[in-house]
Amino acid sequence: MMLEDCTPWPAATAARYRREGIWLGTDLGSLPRAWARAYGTDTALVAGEQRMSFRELADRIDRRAAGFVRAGVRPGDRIVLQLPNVPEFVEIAFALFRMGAKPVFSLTSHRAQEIRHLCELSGAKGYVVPGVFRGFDHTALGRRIAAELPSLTKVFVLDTDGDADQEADGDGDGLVVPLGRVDAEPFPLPGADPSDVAFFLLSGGTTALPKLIPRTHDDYAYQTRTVAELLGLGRDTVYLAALPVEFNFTWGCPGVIGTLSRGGTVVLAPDPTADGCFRLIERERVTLTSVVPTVARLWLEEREWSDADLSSLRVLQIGGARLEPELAARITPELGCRLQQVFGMAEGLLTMSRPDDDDHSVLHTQGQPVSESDEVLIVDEHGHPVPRGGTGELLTRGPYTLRGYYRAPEHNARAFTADGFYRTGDVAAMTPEGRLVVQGRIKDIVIRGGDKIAAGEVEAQLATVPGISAAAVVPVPDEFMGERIYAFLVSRGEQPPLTVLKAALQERGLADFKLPDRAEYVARLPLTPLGKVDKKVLAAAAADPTAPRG
Ligand code: J2J
Repeated sequence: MMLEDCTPWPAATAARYRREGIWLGTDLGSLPRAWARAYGTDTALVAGEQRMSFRELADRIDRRAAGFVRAGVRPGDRIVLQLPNVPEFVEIAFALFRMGAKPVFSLTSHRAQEIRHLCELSGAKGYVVPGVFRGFDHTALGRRIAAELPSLTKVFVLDTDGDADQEADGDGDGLVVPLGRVDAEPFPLPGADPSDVAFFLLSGGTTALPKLIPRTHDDYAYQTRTVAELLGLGRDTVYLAALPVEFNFTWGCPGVIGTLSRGGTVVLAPDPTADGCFRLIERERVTLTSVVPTVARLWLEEREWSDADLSSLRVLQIGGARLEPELAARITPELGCRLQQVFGMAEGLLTMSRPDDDDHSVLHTQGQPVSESDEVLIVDEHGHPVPRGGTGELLTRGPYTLRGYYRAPEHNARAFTADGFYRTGDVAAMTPEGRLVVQGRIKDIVIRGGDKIAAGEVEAQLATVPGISAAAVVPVPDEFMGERIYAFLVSRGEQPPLTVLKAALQERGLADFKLPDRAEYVARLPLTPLGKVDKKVLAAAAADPTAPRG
């Protein structure tokens, strides 16, 4: 049974996935104990000077799961999880799987706007924060949101340094709980239903507000197992989590879960900077890592100046945004490892190049779907499949692709076909060999670095700034970031400059990565014959100062 307000797979489809051994009835929360039995004292996690064995990890997860129950968290409760790349992320995510609560993976860059929305939409009972992180006080934010949302009754804090009143929590409401206290003698807990939601990922978005993607135990176990197998991971695998662990790419493609499942070691990098990551690759003899194209470019620039020994690195996975063939071609000569292109989405479908693919395919395609049970269609604007090789919107369904966002019936009616295909909003073609070539997208988002920004979300915020009467946000190509955020604005009278606009959005609590990089005032926004804002005209104008603005 799936949590209420989720869309399960049709019963016959689910039965087939089970019959065919795709869904094995795995409860993600039970995995760490199984790993501990198989890999015992081998190193599971490395973070800074800290090293944790599989057994230690499983023990900590059991104690934390018991601790959450003691703290009043119940099976089915949603808990917004916002932590950087620290071992506690892994411990807490699995402890929540273990006791049946459902973490909602948030980004550390999220601020009041995003966190309030996630807490409200998910009806979260708890919010797990780092404390003060990169100068931002997440605990204070948690207190503010809890004051507005009665459903939020616990803020769990990793690092309580500098906020001494928390331990005593003078106000006696028990709102703020140090994570150090989420630790209790383990007791038997019932396992989770494998067909139920294990956790929620965030959608890259198309609408003004982010959507929640329910991922079940069975579907995510299948995804991570399949990708780990495809890459031939084993006990000698050392995976560097260079990007944030809450990113689907880092968490399960094969990422943290895939590596640990095969007895490999996960090294947590605090950030993806070249310097720090090169040092970790050298010191830990990293064999596999995954980055977005912007980070790959950064690493290539830095490589010229670095004497770090990267010889252990066998495969660099690159995904999350379009990889320019010119950049792709530099990976093997300059970093000395194989390139694997990955096209993926938190909603499900993953495609990737295979270890034995020819060079041309590796450089110029995003490879094949990871599962034979992935169904992929390329359709024209009327929803009809295009002839093989033709370009159109990519639709997909399969054993690890969602059938509906959480609590979003109206959006679901548009985002899925009647027979359950997810409309990705990506535009692609399929080669005769069945490899995907991503060519663009029709969804209204900006992909800046690897970050996805829904144009509608930024537009809605901009429209509330005094003086602004209309706003339209489009991507503008950028050599380093891939794309940047370009805002066209219409004002009544005064025209607040970019710095003022950014400050206003920050003030409202919008995450920094969503702030416009450039703003331009126009007399009016160009419209299509149907009366919608013509984003094609605006995108062309953003890229070319001499192009018509409307
Ligand atoms: C072009 N666009 C791409 C690619 C994703 C692995 C890798 C990436 C993600 C991810 C992920 C692209 N070329 N190679 O979850 O497990 C764009 C598409 C897609 C959207 C999904 C994973 N790889 N994209 O990026 O949910 O537009 O997942 O629909 O963050 O990123 O974004 P997200």
